[in-house]
Amino acid sequence: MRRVTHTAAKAVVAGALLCAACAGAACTPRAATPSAPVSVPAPGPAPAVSGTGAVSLDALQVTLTPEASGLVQPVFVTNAGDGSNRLFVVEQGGRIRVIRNGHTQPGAFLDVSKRISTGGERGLLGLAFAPDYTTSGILYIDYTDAHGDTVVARFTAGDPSSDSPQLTGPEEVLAVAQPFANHNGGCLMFEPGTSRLWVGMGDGGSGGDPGNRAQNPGQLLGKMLVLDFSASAKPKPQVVERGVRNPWRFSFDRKTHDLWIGDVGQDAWEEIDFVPLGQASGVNWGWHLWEGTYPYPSDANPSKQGFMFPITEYGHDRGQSVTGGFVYRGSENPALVGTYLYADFEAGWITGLQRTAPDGSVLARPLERTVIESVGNPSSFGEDEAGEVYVCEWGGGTLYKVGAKQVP
Ligand SMILES: [Ca+2]
Repeated sequence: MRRVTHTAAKAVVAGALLCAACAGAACTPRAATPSAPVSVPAPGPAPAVSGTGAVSLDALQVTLTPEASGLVQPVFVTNAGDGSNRLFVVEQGGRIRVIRNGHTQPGAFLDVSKRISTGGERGLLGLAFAPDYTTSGILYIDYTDAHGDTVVARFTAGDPSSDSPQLTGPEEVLAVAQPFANHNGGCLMFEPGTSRLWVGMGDGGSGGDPGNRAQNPGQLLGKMLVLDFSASAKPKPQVVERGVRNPWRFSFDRKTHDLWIGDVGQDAWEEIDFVPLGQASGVNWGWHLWEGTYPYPSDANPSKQGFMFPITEYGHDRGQSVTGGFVYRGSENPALVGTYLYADFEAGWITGLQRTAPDGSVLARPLERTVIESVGNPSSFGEDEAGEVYVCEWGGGTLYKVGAKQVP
């Protein structure tokens, strides 16, 4: 297995997928600098090791190993939960590629490139396989259609085990008009053990949420929605949370089911939101009255009452567009168990966050440390069936597998 080198993560092409502060076409993101080696030896004292194998962040050395290359603007990676151990990579331009044992399969699993608009923050943005995919062949995708509006659609694979199946679809299950080109959300995740598909919806775009959509409970924009397929094939969308700006990537901890959202910021603050699943319904994450823990606009004086604030945030001196990630629950890297990994798309770093100590107790303040200095433009994380974590590098088209070990 190869280590990442300076040349592995290419400088980004002009035009970014996500831009925190942008107002549509005014966005001029900077190009990523060439990657530094991504293995970061950790300084600090020897760790306390618990029975779980998890260690303090200070004792972690994290690495990235290329799993697949030659992908075109990958924006998501996931698995089908079907025992095949395949990885499915979403390309922004409209294709889904299959990776088996580190080999990208020829052709596409699905290709909607002719149905969508792409470029900037538009494109094929999300994918979720139904919990019963093995027998039903059902999967859902999220994309911006030819008009730039959000569509969540169902496809059904004739042979779910095929890498290039006959697909029936799309059957539209949700359509949301987008007033501006940016802030399209796009992440789809099934709540663990249920038929409830969570959909991350951005605030409709421009800058500053000019239509006050995220706080308006009557609008689907700026919300976390649920489509509950237990009783209907085309359920009415439920608004379960409000006050998000662009929840580009969110996830559920596969062990605890906690919800983690990376909500892309406006002018100054990028945030990571955390809430146990049992307390998730009804949360108001604050946008556009709050940008992270700061009033928006900065000279406003909003009440704090009724809002939930991020578990962590960082300023635009450190990055400009947060990429929410996953809590590592794999088995290959015991030192990493329980660590939440997230990134900044523009700055290119990956940070680890520990909410709990190695003994499982909740810390008064989460521990955080940058564990990878630069990997180009990390657009998304994802898990394989075993809980190993991967990261997509958008500009160079490489999928990396996350590794870690304890520093002696
Ligand atoms: Ca917020």
